Amino acid sequence: MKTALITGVTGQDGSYLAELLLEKGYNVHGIKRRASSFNTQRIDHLYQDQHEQNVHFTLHYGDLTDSMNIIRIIQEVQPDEIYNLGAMSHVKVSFDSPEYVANVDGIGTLRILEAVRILGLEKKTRIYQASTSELYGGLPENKNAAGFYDENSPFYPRSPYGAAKIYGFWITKNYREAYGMFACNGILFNHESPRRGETFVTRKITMATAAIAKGKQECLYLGNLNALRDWGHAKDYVEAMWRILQQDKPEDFVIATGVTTSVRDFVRMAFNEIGVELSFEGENESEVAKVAACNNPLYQLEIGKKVVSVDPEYYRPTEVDLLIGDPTKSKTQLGWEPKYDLQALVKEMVEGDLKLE
Ligand code: NDP
Ligand code: GDR
Repeated sequence: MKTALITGVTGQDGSYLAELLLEKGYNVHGIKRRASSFNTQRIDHLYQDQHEQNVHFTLHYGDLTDSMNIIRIIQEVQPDEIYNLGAMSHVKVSFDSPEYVANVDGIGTLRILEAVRILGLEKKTRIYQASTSELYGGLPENKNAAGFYDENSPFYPRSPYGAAKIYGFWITKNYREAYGMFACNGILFNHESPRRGETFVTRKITMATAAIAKGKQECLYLGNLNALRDWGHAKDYVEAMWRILQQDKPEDFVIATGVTTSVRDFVRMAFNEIGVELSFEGENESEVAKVAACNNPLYQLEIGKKVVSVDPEYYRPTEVDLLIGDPTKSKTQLGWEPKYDLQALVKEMVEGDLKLE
């Protein structure tokens, strides 16, 4: 039976990955941060009382800014695999807390790698680093000939988050080359789910769609509607993380769907799920979306009602305009194939938020 340690286990990906590894028969350990109230909603269904027999899921208090804590937990757990998913993961917020993000997302990765080395576990412990499509920065000239970002495309991060994650990427690669460690980067494009944090754009849209349908919210305020993202489902993406660590050789992989969609079209798709067609009017800061047709007897929204407005407050100082990934290597080498398309993802998210409402 293998043992895995997940940092960021309370987050979207951590919760799906913990489920997947438990299903595969792993002993799963997770690091959670102490907070003034419980922050374990995403993993409460996995909780096991430590007094029971055959406990396979264990939580440890910890923080990626605390080297001693990281060393102690790794020493205690002696993991076969570490998935370093812990991060301050919000790009816009990273402009407000750049030093903290550098410490957690950048140096935090070093703390994991160095702890494994200090403890002499280089040959035993495989490490997955949660790298990101934010490394590319969306520069058009850096796409490959076919128009995608792949494992060989140059990086140009456009936020303190991206800059911190680029350190995480390179230090992971460096420890692999310098010390022969099985340390890999998954360069994951955006992935979402009903468990997505409420302030990321997809979840913000699906929550607002549900609340507007039920008459509990008037209008949804968003930033850049023109941004294009390659959105997949988190469940599919945690499967890829696991596959990356089961290879014979440590390597880096892009995980993406190869399809890109604008924020505006995501809004359109979410409202379609409640039978509402939208018409978009205006440009940039004056852009709004109004109800053009309403075909669902359950949710009677007034034709012409303004349901989306642009608020420049949500613009970023520097924006990543377009992301689209090339998953060829992961498909051929990992045998990875996403099960969800965007339509199915939007449907699941809107249905989830309608239930919560
Ligand atoms: P979430 O924001 O949902 O989860 C982040 C996790 O990190 C949470 O468990 C959080 O704990 C934890 N965390 C935050 N700060 C610290 C800290 N100082 N010490 C220890 N843990 C900390 O992110 P996702 O699940 O969406 O993403 C997982 C990882 O993948 C992240 O590293 C993210 O940057 C990266 N990534 C995500 C993509 C996506 O589209 N989702 C795409 C590419 C990369 P708490 O619950 O207490 O806040
Ligand atoms: P992103 O995700 O920055 O790509 O990072 P996010 O959902 O925050 O933004 C996607 C795009 O939508 C635009 N946008 C808005 N974004 C938010 N959050 N709120 C809004 O109101 C809004 N309006 C428009 C943004 O400008 C952006 O262009 C995510 C995170 O999960 C990272 O951790 C991960 O590394 C990358 O995906 C890949």
